[in-house]
Amino acid sequence: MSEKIEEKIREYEERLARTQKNKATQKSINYTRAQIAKLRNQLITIASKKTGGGSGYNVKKHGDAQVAFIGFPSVGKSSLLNLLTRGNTESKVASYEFTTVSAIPGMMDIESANIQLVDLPGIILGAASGKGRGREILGCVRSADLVLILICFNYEGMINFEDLNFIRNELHNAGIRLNQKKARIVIKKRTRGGIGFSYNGDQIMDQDEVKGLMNELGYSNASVYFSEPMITPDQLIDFVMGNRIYTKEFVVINKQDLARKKLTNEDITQAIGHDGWVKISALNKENIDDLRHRIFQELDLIRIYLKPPQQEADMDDPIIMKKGDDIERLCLKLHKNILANYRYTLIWGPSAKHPGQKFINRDHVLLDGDVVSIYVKR
Ligand SMILES: Nc1nc2c(ncn2[C@@H]2O[C@H](COP(=O)(O)OP(=O)(O)OP(=O)(O)O)[C@@H](O)[C@H]2O)c(=O)[nH]1
Ligand SMILES: [Mg+2]
Repeated sequence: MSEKIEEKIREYEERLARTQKNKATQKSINYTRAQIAKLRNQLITIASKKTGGGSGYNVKKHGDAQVAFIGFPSVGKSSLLNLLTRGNTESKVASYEFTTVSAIPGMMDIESANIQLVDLPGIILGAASGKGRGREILGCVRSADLVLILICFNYEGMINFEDLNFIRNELHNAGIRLNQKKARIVIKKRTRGGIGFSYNGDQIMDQDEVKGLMNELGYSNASVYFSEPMITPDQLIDFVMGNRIYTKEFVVINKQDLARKKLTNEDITQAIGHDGWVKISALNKENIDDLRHRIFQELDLIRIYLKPPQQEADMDDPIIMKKGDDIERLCLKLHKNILANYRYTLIWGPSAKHPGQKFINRDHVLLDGDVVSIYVKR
């Protein structure tokens, strides 16, 4: 069953590769893309049935955020986990491939936050369709707050950049979108009237194309509104499919001790496509502290210090929240009864205009380093 679907996907992909892109072929290109997306969804469903729900390795989330390690076998994922965690985790390291056979979680302390790192078995091509425990591995990646992709220098002393693209491709096939935002689209089903299309700003697709694509995706009557400019057909497909995960990627280049060719940072940034990367050697423990801090930064966490009314703030044990979280989120995190009895909040620190600024509204966005006193009715 899966083989047949894969075969079909390959056919469609070859067709896509052969098709010249222009206005006249755009519709057929969109049609092919929609077919591929539907087939891939079938594969994901089949793979998840095989493993009983496809929830991955069932790593219970602990701590303030979760980071999944993904990479080909023997790039040094387990070596790195052992270096970064408190030493209470030992993930087996060996020179042969597929040493790690399940998900191994460990805790990393950084900037007063507890970050759960999850070491995973080496991934292989075809993982998205369930090959080599691919389903379980990708299940873990789906639930993580940050995807840490490990690549390494090979024995010729070169960085295996191709590995990065293979892994990105597998994650993409499994519905995981790295460093992308979900497109701002609003779709309302209707009972008649066909496909209506309205939009904001300049768009790539016209009414006709949107209609064709929506029909292909199973909608005959709906209004579609693009609330941001330049939405691509793939973004529309992703939006309609719905089961996509949007996560940030961070790239770790391990085995720097094997490096031979001198690549500048600009070269590496260009090859990777962004500057979210760091070079390390797990073997020689090079750049490990830098990596720790980068992971904390990439997670977009903030530290909030609580100051009980009329008392000193507790500066040792901050509450860890996400960038963009507001007072309401903090209340919810602290205790479920706070909101019902909420009066106001006083804030000292980056998000306050002056020390001890008073906030009645709970939608005030907190910033890293804020000291906060919440007042409730007694
Ligand atoms: N030269 C060099 N070797 C390293 C480095 N980090 C790890 N290794 C070696 O690479 C091999 C594989 O390391 P692991 O940590 O088991 O790799 P893994 O990615 O967890 O492998 P799987 O679990 O099989 O997917 C071991 O022989 C390590 O000693 C490094 O920085 N430099
Ligand atoms: Mg391993």
